[in-house]
Amino acid sequence: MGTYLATSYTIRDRLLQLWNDTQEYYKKEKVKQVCYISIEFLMGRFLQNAIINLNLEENYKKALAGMGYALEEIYEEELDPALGNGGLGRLAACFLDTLATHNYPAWGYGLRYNYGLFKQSIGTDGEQLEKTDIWLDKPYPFMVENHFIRIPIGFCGTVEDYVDPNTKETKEESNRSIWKPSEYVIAQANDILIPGYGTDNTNTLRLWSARAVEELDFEKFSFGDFKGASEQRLNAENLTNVLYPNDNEAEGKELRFKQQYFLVAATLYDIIRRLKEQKRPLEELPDFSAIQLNDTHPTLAIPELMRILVDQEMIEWDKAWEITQKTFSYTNHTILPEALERWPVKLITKLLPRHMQIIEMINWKFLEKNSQVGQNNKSKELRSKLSIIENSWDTLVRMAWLGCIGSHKVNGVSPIHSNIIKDQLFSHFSSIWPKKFVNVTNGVTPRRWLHACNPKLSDLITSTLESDDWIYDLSHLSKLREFADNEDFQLKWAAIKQYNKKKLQRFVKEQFGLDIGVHDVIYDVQIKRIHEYKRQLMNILSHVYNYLQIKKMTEEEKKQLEKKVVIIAGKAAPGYKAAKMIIKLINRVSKVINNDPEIGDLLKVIYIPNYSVTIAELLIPATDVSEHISTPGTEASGTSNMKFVLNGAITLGTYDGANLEIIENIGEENVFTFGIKASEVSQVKQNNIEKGAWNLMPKSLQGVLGIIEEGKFGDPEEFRMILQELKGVDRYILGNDFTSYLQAQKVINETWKNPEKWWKMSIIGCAGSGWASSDRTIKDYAETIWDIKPCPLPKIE
Ligand code: DL6
Repeated sequence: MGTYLATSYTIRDRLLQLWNDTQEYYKKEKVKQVCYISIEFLMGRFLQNAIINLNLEENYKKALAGMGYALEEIYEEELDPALGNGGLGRLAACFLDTLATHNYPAWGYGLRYNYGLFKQSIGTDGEQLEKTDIWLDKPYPFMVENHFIRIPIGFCGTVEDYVDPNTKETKEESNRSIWKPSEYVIAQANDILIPGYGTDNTNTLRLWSARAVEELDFEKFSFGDFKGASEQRLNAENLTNVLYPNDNEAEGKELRFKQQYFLVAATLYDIIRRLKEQKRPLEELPDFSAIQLNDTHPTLAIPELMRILVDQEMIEWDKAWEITQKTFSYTNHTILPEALERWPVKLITKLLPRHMQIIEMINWKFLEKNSQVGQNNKSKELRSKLSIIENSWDTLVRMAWLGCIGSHKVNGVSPIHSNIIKDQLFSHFSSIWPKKFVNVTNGVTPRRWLHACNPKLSDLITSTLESDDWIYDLSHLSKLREFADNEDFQLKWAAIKQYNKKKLQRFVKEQFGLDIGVHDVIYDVQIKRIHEYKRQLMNILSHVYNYLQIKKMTEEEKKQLEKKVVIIAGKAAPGYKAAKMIIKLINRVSKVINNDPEIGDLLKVIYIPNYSVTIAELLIPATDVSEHISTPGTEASGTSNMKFVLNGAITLGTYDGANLEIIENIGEENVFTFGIKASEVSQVKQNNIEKGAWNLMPKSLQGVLGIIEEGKFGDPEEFRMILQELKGVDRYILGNDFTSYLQAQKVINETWKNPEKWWKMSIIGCAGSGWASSDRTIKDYAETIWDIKPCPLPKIE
């Protein structure tokens, strides 16, 4: 730990200097910036990324070797902060890397949770176990508490009429009121400095943590009430204690709501403070900063900005609304109904009474303008579709509606997803504002997801292209296409995959005591959150089927078979019963298959616990086939599909999310596709409902379910819920896609027998991945939504 800390502090010192220069320069140039507000930032380890971005790896290696240390071993000592659940938070982290690399003036704003995403382990019965991730009990050199930035954030209290100090009159038409919160919590800034690759520009990720206004009640302390003396501190700190462990599911807890407000209130205060520092009026806010709302979690920023502008800055409502809409833009990351946040009006009124009034006013004005109040059913229906406030089991505020109405641009994250939000989810808004809805396809940073995690492949690409420009501009990878058939290049490419597989093989041996082969074995990997729509269940059921087939084979037949190691990793939200059952089933199946002497090394199934960015960095370079098999129309984009293809894995995928972009860019002949298209899903679902999914299910899958029900993998009661779902309505249409999924696996096995073809597909995949860079994504945002420009620090000669 000592060497890791010492190394890290030297890097931090350097970054502090660069960060200072960068911030001063941005101020001096008065450039427009973007502020990216996200409830999650899943950053991954920092040290290697920073050393590489600063172009210091060789120097550090040499210097440390001179003292008897290996830099690679020092990297391994770093913890991996888990301040995110998955795709949404990791995307935000990729964006920060790109923003700094391409010299964009940018700020990330998030929360510094005391406890990150839970640590997952697997119990003896194969079940998920959860433990608190107390990441802050070890020093983390890359986060600096900024003592100068402490902001009081109010909650609850009352709202009073605004009284004009001169006339002593209240004017209702001013829409102005005075909010008097009854509770305050301090937002403390903690800064992580974000270096860019090959540039001195260093940006900021500012994470807020909660502190009490009064750390210790001295009076209570003096009277011996030690517990009472710290009560305020503990209550306040509770606010940013824990990251809610849900991905694609809204968590309707009061504390979560408070976290969201805390994040946006502190952030807006900070942005406006910086604007005022430049002595610029609030009217200039949209020219000073674009603010991107990463999903609906930060949408309270819209009423908060309106409150600041109208109540505090005395700006007239319509002008304030214009400023607000010009400032914000909102990204939608999911269309799953359970993930679309809706907060009860009662809860908002209690915690943020003034904000509730503002939301009602925004809604009223919007409806007045956009829906004629008529008595006929059609106009009532339109009004209720457009309204931010929904009357269902409770009166609820639809946060996605608020995000749409209060932003000048709304984007989805892949073409199919953007079309779904425009034509279905928000169709009533897109007919009012057709130009508001745009697509910005996600991307990943090639620095972490190829150059750093797969150094040998990175070197091969650089030497082949005779330049490392691709690290900065990924479109250069297209030149690899001309080497796709080159035998010598293919051999080098395959040898690197083999090397990465050996690394993974060692890890599996150390962690699980399991021997897996590397020679002539297909590594087939599915890593992501466990969710019914992502269909890990279909994956494991297919291998139960394959297992049963192998058991029936003669020794001769077995010799013809391709060997496969199936790896699955991912966490399930602790309250998500079906997902936890899927994990248990995977582990039970794994135990049976891996211990069956008749199977030997023909098939191994491994579940890797506690999936993290660091584990992804190990798995992705070692993968031959990567699975992205969601029900069409459910995965907004996916980003690990991009990381895999970049590292030479071939996609086994459905026609969903960014898989479609992969298909378009590298050709369907280089992807193993299967299943139906999104447009066919509703018909299949309807058939399932009308005829019963069991009756439509292929015999192959019926047989697999039968074996589970016979108790082959333990008491079938433990899997009752997921089995019933499959046999009943099968919402994610596993039954319908099962046969073509098995067929795609056969095609994979056949292709594997032809190494020239295999490696050609693998190389073409990488060559066609230039579009998958987050550099392209950010350029899109910068030009079409944020209107910001790079502002590189001048080079010191
Ligand atoms: O856009 C990033 C990422 C997409 O790649 C995934 O397809 C999508 O599932 C994920 N969405 C979420 C939703 N969370 N919320 N709310 O994580 O976003």
